[in-house]
Amino acid sequence: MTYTAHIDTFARDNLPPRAQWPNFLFELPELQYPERMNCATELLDRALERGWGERRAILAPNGFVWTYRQLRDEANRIARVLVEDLGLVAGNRVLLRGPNSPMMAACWFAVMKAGGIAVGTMPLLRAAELTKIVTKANVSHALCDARLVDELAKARPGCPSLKTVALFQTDAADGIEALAARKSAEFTDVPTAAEDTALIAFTSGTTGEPKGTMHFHRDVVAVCDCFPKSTLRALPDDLFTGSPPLAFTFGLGGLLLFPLRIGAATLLLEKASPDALPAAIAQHRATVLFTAPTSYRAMALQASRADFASLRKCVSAGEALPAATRALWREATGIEIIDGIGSTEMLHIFISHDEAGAKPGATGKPIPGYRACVMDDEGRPLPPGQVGKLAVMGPTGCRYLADPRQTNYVRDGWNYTGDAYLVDEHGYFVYQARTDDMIVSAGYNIAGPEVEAALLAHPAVAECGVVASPDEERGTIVKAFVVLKPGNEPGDALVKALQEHVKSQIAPYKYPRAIEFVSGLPRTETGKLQRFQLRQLELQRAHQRASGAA
Ligand code: 3UK
Repeated sequence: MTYTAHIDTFARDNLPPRAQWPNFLFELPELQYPERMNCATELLDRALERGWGERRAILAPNGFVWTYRQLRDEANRIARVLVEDLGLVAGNRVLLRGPNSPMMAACWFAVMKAGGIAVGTMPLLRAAELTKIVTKANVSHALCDARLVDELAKARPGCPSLKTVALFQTDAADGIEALAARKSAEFTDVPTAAEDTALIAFTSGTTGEPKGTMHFHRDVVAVCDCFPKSTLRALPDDLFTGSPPLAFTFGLGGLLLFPLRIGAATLLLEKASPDALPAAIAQHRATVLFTAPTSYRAMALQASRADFASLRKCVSAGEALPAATRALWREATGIEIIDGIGSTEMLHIFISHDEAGAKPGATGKPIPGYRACVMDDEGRPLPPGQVGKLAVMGPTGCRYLADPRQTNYVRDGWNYTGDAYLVDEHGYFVYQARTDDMIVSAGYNIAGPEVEAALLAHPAVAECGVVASPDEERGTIVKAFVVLKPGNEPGDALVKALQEHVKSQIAPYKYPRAIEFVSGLPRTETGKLQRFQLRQLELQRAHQRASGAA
């Protein structure tokens, strides 16, 4: 039995069997970690040892600032509340719920310090979804922003494991702020093992039961020492900001862990939609931006009214960055976006490029610390130019909480992300589609995102989604759902123009035979297009047509 600080061994007991783990790579000198580490000690207490105590750590609207010392002290007080008032035992799962805010960050670190396991939840989740997560992760405590308590309250009758709910962002006498105010700012962090689980992140987006991905204290530190060091290369004077929720590991890394690892500051925004983000960037003079491709596109289209002059680095992830969006953002700001593919399973980004290495339409190359390969269906590496399944390996990897789908994601030690990719002759990894988003029409394999990228290069198109649509004659046709920019008339003439445009950009057989103009597209809270919703709509319509004809 190896060392653990967890008294509640639920996480350890529900890890996948070792034989189903991916291989882990720790070749880089910066990835040599001790056997015991607590990621909050690493990120906060070490920051004070390094003399950063009086530096700005967390900013929020209306002039709110916490220094590293203030953040560490608040996290310590809340850790005491967890242990002394709420009965937390090391290894317990703690649900966190709220928009991005300083208190949310302090609560996350408090859970780490107390040896708890953080289970973040997206702010828009409903009671039924919360119930599944609480049940699956056997959550015992919840720390919840008072403004988001309704759905949690509705979920509670179906959540017998959830014994304690405490609220923050409230003046109530039993609120976390009030309880914390009575505590000393001294706390001895639980000496967790590097391989004790620190967080369980639930996957977002698609259908089916949510999958909980387990990440260790070491993983949290490892992602800080990979992409940010080799690729992002931000500096202590940078101010990070952006849109992804802290419950999404893209946001947790980009908006909390990465800035704190280097002594920089982060501006946490509750509202960071494309119409709110530009003003916050301008007002606070943010320098490093993390957001999704659609958000870059929407902001670029209103750039003439915005002030992005403070920005120096921009990171995009969550879905493929279309070349047209990269170009729009460069024209608007002069900045070359750093695209990176990451996943909840891998915790953060594993293929990316820096500004100089950007190649429009390509994601980049495996970042130092990671290896990647494009495989055929038998798990053999494919030569350059051929489309296959993306497989990756590095210091982080997939460990699903008690889930038979572990063996879908991890095979032969590799993590299979579910993406179709090719490697070009220069070693760049070029995204094609989610494997489920490949459209097979008249025997051709067509990647929906490639057709979308071509459509987005047309001046009338604001957003679009391309999926397979059942068709009597051809089996399946390529269908585009298109949101127009203001001032464009939907109609047959524009359909024709868009089709001709696509044929001029990519192989003509890939053009969308059907185009439907819509006012909006279904997206996840993380900004991902939900192509399966569009596919289902088309399937339903085909069924209706068939039963109507009968
Ligand atoms: C897709 C991309 C092309 C891809 C994530 C950065 O998105 C994140 O995690 P999820 O679990 O989804 C993972 C899947 O999303 N994807 C993400 N980034 C890109 N496709 N180009 C990209 N740049 O299908 C991947 O398998 O929600 C991203 C950091 C942490 C994350 N959790």
